[in-house]
Amino acid sequence: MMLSIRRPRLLAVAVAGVLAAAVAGGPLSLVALGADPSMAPMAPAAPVGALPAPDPNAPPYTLFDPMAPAVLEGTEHDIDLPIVDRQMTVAPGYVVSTWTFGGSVPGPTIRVHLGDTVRVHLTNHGSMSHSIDFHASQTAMDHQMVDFAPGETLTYEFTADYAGVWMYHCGTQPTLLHIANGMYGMLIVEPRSGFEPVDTELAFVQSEWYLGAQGQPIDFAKASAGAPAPDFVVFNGVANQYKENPISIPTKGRVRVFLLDAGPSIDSSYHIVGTIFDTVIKEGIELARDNPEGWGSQAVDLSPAQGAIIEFSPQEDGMYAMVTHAFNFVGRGAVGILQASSME
Ligand SMILES: [Cu+2]
Repeated sequence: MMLSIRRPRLLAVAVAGVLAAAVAGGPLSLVALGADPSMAPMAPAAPVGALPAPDPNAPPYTLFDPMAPAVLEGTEHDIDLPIVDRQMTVAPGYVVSTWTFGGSVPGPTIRVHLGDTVRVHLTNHGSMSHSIDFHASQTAMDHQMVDFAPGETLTYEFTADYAGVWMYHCGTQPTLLHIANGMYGMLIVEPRSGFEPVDTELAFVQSEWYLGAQGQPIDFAKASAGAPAPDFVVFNGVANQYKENPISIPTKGRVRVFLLDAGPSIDSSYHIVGTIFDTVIKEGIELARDNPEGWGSQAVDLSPAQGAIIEFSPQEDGMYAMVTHAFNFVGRGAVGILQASSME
């Protein structure tokens, strides 16, 4: 289960080495680095992108179920969604003090029909004020997306007016911090005609971790960088969890993926090696299966807070890697294995 995380540390050593050479008047001068030579010598800064040392005593991570939940029965739903602080292993050896909806990162996936009434009952068991913003709702931000303190409750009610894969997240200031520390999840609204049955339905939320010290909340300064450099980019909260625990899919069967990019800041270019997507509904725009011109799709691009529904059929037995095709992030945890086998 151990994950080798070498690259960011090597990078950090290289950056620190350049700084040390510059300060010592080595072959790389401050001028060459673009610094103002009138400035005082630079103190060796904390290396950019440095990971804390892995903790050998960190508990193993909890595998997040990749199967999409069934749609809720009926047309009115009362859903309890407690806000809970939780120590979470986000990669072997790395623990974050997360703030969660429902005790997991991402929060639970909720699935309803178009037109349903959704009432979400939140209780803040956390240590600070939080709030919630359902992108599937249409409501003024100062009406329901309001902060509520530890011990308080809030009921957020809306009608699911539009179909799609929607984000929910905490909107308490600074929102970047609350999202980056784990406060997001997926809400699926089925279209008017429902979804056709398929063999396997999966749900993935892509997101980033910007690690602080072990066992602490994320590093807000790191997450706030103009060119953010996450330590991990993950599917369903944990780096490489589906690489280490492959997901079975049926050869020549139909697979549907509900996909959300929760960010907070990095795009997804979702691709499954060795497959072609014949159906993609991204933010309400549809590529339809068996379209007369024969169009297909290789990767689905999602900016933060965008969602998609993707379908494909693996054509032969074997291994299919899902990645974000921004390959600098594949080595940081954004990879999983779908294992196709013929089901007789
Ligand atoms: Cu929050």
